[in-house]
Amino acid sequence: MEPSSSTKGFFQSPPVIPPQYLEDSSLQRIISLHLPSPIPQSIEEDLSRFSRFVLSKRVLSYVADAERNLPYLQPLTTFGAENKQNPLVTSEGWRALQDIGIKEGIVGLGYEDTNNRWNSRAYQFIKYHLWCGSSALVTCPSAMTDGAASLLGKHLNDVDGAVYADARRRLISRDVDTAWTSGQWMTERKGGSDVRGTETVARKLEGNEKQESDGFDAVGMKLGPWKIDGFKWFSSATDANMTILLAKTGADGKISAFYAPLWRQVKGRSDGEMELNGVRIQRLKNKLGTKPLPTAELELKGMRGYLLGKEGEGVKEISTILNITRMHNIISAVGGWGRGLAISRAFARVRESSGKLLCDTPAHVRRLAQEHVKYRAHMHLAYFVAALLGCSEGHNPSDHSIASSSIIPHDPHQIKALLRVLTPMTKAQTALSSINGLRACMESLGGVGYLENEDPALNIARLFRDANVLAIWEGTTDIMADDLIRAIKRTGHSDVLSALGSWVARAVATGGKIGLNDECQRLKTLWDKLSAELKAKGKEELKWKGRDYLQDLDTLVCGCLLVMDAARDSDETAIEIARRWILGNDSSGQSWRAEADWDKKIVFGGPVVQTKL
Ligand code: UCC
Repeated sequence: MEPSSSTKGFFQSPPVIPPQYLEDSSLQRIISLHLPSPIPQSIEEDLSRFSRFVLSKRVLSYVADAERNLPYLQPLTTFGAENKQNPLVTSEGWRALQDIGIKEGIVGLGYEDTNNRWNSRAYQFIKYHLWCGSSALVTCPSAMTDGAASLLGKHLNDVDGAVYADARRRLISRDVDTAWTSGQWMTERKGGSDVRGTETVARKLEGNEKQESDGFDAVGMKLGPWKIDGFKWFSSATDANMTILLAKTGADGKISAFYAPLWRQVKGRSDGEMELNGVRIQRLKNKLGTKPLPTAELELKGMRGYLLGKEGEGVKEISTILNITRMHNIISAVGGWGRGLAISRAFARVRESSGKLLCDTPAHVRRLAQEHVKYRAHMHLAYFVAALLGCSEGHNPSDHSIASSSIIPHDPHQIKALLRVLTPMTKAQTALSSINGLRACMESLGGVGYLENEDPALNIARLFRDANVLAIWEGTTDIMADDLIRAIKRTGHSDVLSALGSWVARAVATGGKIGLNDECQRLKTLWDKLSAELKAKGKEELKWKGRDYLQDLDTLVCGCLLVMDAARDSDETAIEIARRWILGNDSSGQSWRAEADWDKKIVFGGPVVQTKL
């Protein structure tokens, strides 16, 4: 059948997504805030190239391949024995994307800038942002790899420091022949969010028992002295080279953390034959999204590993990883959402309805503008936390070549306190906002948005499916609410609340400069009420209302960040976005036509120039 006249043009010039580095005004704002000005040429070129590369036919064909050819198990050899050598099969696309992530420094970048010339976490996560929508979730192993590198970095002076140093060197390498990825195995059948139900046990081997099973891992390092047995119920990145896992130790069953390589040399063989290090993959999980990612149930029988830190301090140890993977979760949320909005904008530029392009249809643009305000707010939140992470790791917060030096506290204690309290809140709120936002993006494409297109470029349904995990793994929203209250009440609430209080006061004071007095008064009132409750109420009551506090803190911190960002250059669109976030959409008192003009500026960065995309 011939396309009707209203769809003919659309079929002939379908939407093409422009590289986000050039077109996403929220991302550009983040770049100008968190990277040095002028932006170093090497970073400029890298981001500009990478933003094109992630939309190239080559990369998108890997994504399509990874979605089409899902991982599977071959548990038995030809002759029916247990297949210990290569039981997991992943797609070519998945493996190619893993290699791209490694070469591009998706993990490595966070550790590379030893001269401290820029906040490497900001750079890393801006690049990560571009990568999310094209990565088919190889970002999940990257997250755990980054977390493991950070944790091992804290143990380099331990007795087994040489083993950790070698593993860490591999985790942050950009050379695919050297590089390792890591898993993070916590979840069990009886111990999901609450790891006290862990059934896996570890026992330190001594004497003959140890000698008999001693051996070497895949790169010739000695296997650790602990023997680990149990069952991990939800383990992503089954194809990793190493893992950090929790197990109970001692008569009292305290939770401890372990480092273990995934592969070991087969005993008695001199031909370099490898086998899994006491791991049997029971089955792969069938999930709503993240389908290319091999998530498995794992039986552990005689896995050999090293105890990390002290016995009984496993949760504390692994919380280093959790906080990093939560950071990755945050960027994955805004990254996927940003890609969805880029698709919505591209679609609105070419799709006609009732004789008008969608980008000229005020009601359509208004809805998009509402979504873009939420996206801008959460972009600021996400990258503020990323910048805090970089500063907590040694970046100089008072480097004046970076505009965000005016919004980040310079006192290391305040940085630490803000990072601790904002990480769980931001993880929770960016995940929920991204899921809702991607649902709205799907709707903005009508039926096309609901399709599982073979071509991943326009497949918002895929992004939506994948985003749903972000509110679940690495701790559900309720767990984040719990962690928020734990951070406020445990570390001495006066520390955290006074750090937040002085930061909010500084933000609120900048509003007058750009005529946002009412808006800042609103923020101040919200903080006064919130801080009074957090101080006065007991832990149990705060936990009961935890989700309300996540939401209030989200509104407050995003509002402060939008005001401070707008105040640095009095950009009129940035001011309008701050106003809308704080007071709502219908509060300006302007005519609807004036509001509609603002909608367009917020979405398309000004009047839409109709280009053939
Ligand atoms: O699903 C998983 C892998 C998926 C792949 C991930 C990729 C994501 C990237 C996305 C990119 C695409 S891994 C499993 C996910 N599971 C979780 O996230 C666990 C959720 N549950 C929690 O987070 C809980 O809050 C627990 C397990 C941490 C709570 O355990 P406990 O035993 O109740 O903990 P305690 O007793 O409250 O805390 C023990 C110590 C305390 O320190 P001390 O002893 O000095 O007071 C806490 O302050 O640990 C400290 N602690 C922390 N410190 C606990 N949580 C934290 C934290 N977040 N930061 C710092």
